[in-house]
Amino acid sequence: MFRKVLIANRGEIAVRVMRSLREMGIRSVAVFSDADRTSMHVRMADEAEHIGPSPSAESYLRIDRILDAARKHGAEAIHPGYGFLSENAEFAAACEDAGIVFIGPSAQSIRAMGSKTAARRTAIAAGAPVVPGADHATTLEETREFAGSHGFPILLKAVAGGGGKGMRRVDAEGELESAYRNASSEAERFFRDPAIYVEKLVERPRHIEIQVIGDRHGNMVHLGERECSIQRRHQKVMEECPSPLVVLHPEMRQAMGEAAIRAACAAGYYNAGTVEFLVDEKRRFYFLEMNTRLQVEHPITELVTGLDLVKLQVEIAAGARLHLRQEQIEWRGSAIECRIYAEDPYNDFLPFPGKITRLTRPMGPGVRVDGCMYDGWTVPMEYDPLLAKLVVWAARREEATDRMIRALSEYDVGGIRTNIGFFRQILEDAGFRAGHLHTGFIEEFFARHRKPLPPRDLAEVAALTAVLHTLARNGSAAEPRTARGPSPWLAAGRSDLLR
Ligand code: MV4
Repeated sequence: MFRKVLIANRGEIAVRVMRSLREMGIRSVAVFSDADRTSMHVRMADEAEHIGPSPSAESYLRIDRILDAARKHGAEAIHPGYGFLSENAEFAAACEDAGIVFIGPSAQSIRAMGSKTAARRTAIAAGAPVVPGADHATTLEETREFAGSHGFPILLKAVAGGGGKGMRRVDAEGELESAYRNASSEAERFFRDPAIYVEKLVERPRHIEIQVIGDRHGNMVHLGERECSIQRRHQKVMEECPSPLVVLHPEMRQAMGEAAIRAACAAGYYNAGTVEFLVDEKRRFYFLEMNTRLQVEHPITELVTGLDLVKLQVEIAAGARLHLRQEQIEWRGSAIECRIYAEDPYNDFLPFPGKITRLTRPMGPGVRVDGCMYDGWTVPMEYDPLLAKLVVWAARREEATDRMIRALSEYDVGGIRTNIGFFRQILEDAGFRAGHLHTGFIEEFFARHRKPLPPRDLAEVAALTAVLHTLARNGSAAEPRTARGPSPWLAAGRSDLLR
């Protein structure tokens, strides 16, 4: 086993990786930019190395500086986390060339899944179902021919794809040409590759993904699905395991799991990976793409399967055999994750970095927080504003939902704006509670509910709160359905008294 591992990342995932390393008796090396001098991953590491200025292009994306840091500190392996260099085939290859183990798949597997059309060809060769579409880049004329034979609506996608960039829905012939040009120039801008291909559009799909893990000796298992349909502008907001749809149709887990393993094996995959599927309203599923890294939402799978995915990644990277057989994997209970962001729900969810002046974290039964916040820390504005992942587990979905509402009510982050208050609205939504999810859920949710609005006048709000509080105390106001705990005003007053 390794004695020392460098984490080529920051924030909550760097902290998450260090926790498993510490349990395994492995020393951790943090890397940090100027903006992260006082960040929690640096505090938590056994050793740390400064790798450059704040912009990630000059620090967390610098392969040369990260390898220098690994050599200087004698790290035998590098964990890339997610984002940054985690799906960079060049980085994986450079690690191996430097004699340092990349804790992830081979550079070849990353490449095989990086191009969305190559990924489709791999899935097709493996016998996994894909959405009708092209398996090579298509010209405008070829795209038109596809629409002619398959009909509208179609979806144009970037070959270098991901994250919905360079994606355009087209409903009629008249829109095709300008949509194609726009998609292509957006793809050029984001990926420096203008190539576009076409698929038939799947309406109101669910996004369900399968976690796989395999070793370097050809063993692979799937760890079941995660339901990730609650997302906003291609950014996941809340995820759960198991999927409420798969719970009703348990045969889907085995069918999607087998398809995921076949696709991953066809790419010669090892380490942890995720195969994404779209599921249509008739419950047919289609391979979408494969993420060749540990995902943000991996904790919900850990809570339901009882496994430590980071520990497994490290063991596999060190050459160990996977000792899990598929029949041994069990799924117990229900887990939900909320992604806590420093963003302003009252202002179109714009990032809201700043100094944290007050912090109380949820605790108690079934609660896990993977985070990187501390009281007094300034959230840097240079990076993704993910602060923490609040994850709960309970025996049943309904209990997990109530537990999440309870945990959110305990969360108190002062000094910055966060999306914490926004989750309760979703968790209390009848459609969510019934498990009726699809990728347009949040958009429709905003159409049904009013968007959250900022208090127009805080004094008015305070007066109203005082009135409501008095009414509640006199027992003339109806009790809310779920226990909400003390109001934020009352809580703030109490914590001032305790100072
Ligand atoms: C689709 C689709 C419907 N039909 N493909 C979005 C990003 C990406 N990498 C693929 N995406 C989609 N592909 C076909 N043929 C709908 C989406 C999609 C989506 C997928 C997963 C999670 C959230 C989504 C939100 C909007 C659209």
